[in-house]
Amino acid sequence: MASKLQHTLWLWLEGFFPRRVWYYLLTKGLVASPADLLEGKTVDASLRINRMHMDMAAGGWKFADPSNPAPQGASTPCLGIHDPATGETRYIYESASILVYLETVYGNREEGGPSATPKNPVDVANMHDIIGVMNLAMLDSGYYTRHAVPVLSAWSGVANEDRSRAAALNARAGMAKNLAKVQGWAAQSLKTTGWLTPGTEGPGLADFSLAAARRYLELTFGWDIFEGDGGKEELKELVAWYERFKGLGWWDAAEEHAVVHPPQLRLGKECREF
Ligand SMILES: N[C@@H](CCC(=O)N[C@@H](CS)C(=O)NCC(=O)O)C(=O)O
Repeated sequence: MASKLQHTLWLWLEGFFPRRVWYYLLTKGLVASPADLLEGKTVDASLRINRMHMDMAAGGWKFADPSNPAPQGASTPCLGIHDPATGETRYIYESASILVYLETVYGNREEGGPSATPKNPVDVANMHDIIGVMNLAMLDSGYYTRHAVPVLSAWSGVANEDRSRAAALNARAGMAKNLAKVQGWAAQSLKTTGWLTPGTEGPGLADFSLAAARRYLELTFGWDIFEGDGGKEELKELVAWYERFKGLGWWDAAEEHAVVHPPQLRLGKECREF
């Protein structure tokens, strides 16, 4: 659908939360291929991607189109919505809200395949239940890595000597509990469609949200978050779901070849002390 509004997505492709967005764009055909993703090309002129790169030397972001940088202080992903009629630009700052907006505005293109959000109001609310508890699990994962990974103390705000094994293990257990909740709440849709998002035919917003986390944490910390404290058995439905997700047509070209994780971010599982 062509929109009169001009949209800009500021994406650091290599990152954690931006992955949620580009998984969505590739699945819905809004970006035609991983090669186009790297160039920031979409199939709709009203949707632009301004790719971000980490400037290690200067300690900030560089933008593929420097004339249109993300708003000061925004994290990535961020979406700008510019109305040429009024000259006003508004912003959406959270990955979960950006997905909802994109699906509302661009989700009904025929070529885009099935809807990524359900129609039934209870399914819609349950999808948000699931994404909400996923986000709590992601918060837990951040506390775990801050306490478990010495090298992160350079920027995490937790000094090396203040890192705590108890805090790390507590956060990891909290994450496993929240992921078990996701698995339980999605049990019905996992059984009927194979996906986490209730009431959709194919992968939906909850699926993009969790797959991004699973992938990024493995790439960066050599951490399979579905291993759980009790081993793989506990989250085995999520293990099977992730294998299914990796079967999506764009996965290999994008995740194994195009968006290559920077070596300086590949800390490996040895980086985790607990
Ligand atoms: N809750 C945010 C988190 C976004 C986030 O933390 N993004 C990271 C990159 S993956 C980032 O931009 N960090 C730098 C910053 O916060 O300035 C979301 O879901 O979009």
